[in-house]
Amino acid sequence: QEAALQGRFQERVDAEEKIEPRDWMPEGYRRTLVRQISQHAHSEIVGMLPEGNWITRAPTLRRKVALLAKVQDEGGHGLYLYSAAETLGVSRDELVGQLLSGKAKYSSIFNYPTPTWADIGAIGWLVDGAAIMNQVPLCRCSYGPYARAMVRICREESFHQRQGYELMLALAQGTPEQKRMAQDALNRWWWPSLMMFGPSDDQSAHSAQNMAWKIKRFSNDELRQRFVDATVPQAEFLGLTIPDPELRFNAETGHYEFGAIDWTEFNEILKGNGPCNRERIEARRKAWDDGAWVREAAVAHAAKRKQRALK
Ligand code: FAQ
Repeated sequence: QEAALQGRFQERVDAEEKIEPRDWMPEGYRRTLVRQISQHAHSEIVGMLPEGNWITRAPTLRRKVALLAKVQDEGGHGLYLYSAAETLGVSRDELVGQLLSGKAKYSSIFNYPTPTWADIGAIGWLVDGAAIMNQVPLCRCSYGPYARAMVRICREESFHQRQGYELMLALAQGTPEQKRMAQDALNRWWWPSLMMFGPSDDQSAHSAQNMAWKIKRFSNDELRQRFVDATVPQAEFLGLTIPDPELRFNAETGHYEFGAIDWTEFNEILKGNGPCNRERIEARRKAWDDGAWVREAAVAHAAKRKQRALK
């Protein structure tokens, strides 16, 4: 019976039918989706911190409004994604607990510091750029609630990316000091952005199964290559230099070749030893603790309303 259900499930996936919360699904499919969607949600929420650091110090009112809106969008994406994960039978409390205990991962990229205003431009341009490259194919993911959430999220990410690129352009065309700041931010964010796509294909534990289940549509290395191909000309337009002496265009393949990624750095971050890992979790723990009274009040309010409705 289980084998028949598995077969029917794979047929539906192969036929590009969406899988919905009440449909039968293999336990492994459910597990990997909870893992990926919750990691994605955690990334959005933790991802508010590096940029949030600059909201009070944005150089103009216009920049402050844009940054505030962007960080707010990220909070919205996180909540949206937690809801998508909840459709798989896991509670938000449980997911937040996994983040705060260090059991659940979130994107490596959010463990780097944002010491200058140019970092806000680099995050929008590179981090949101990489996020879009990875997330547009997720709009066609086989799991309905995740795919539908990604449509709206990608539209907003696209605005975030433009906001970042425009900020970089303003700096790159500014004073020599501003241009130096932009170059310095590119130097610090380039390699971590490439790591966002995950381990190389031969090291990626989940890729083969996730591709068969049509959760992933392209491999980590394929998406990384697309990102490099799209981003190098953008850096040239800014008049900035990608910090990779081995970067070169291969006219035969039509792709840029690039140097080796430092996977030791990536693995250390995943183990919790990046520059800001502890600070990020500490900030989330404090926010959770500080918000305890809001959760208690909401529960008490809901109970009162329920009682009133019964009368
Ligand atoms: N960081 O076998 P694979 C954003 C883990 S964008 C940390 O290749 P998979 C927007 C992976 O989870 C960022 N961990 O795994 C924003 C697995 O660990 P596990 C979030 C990583 O799932 C912008 C192990 O390594 N985007 O937030 C990373 O097939 C600006 C083996 O890897 C998403 O989450 C990493 N970079 O492929 C917000 C997109 N890479 O669970 C604020 C959805 C890999 O076995 C500001 N996720 N790992 O312990 C995905 O597309 C996939 O999960 C991948 C990884 C591609 C990230």
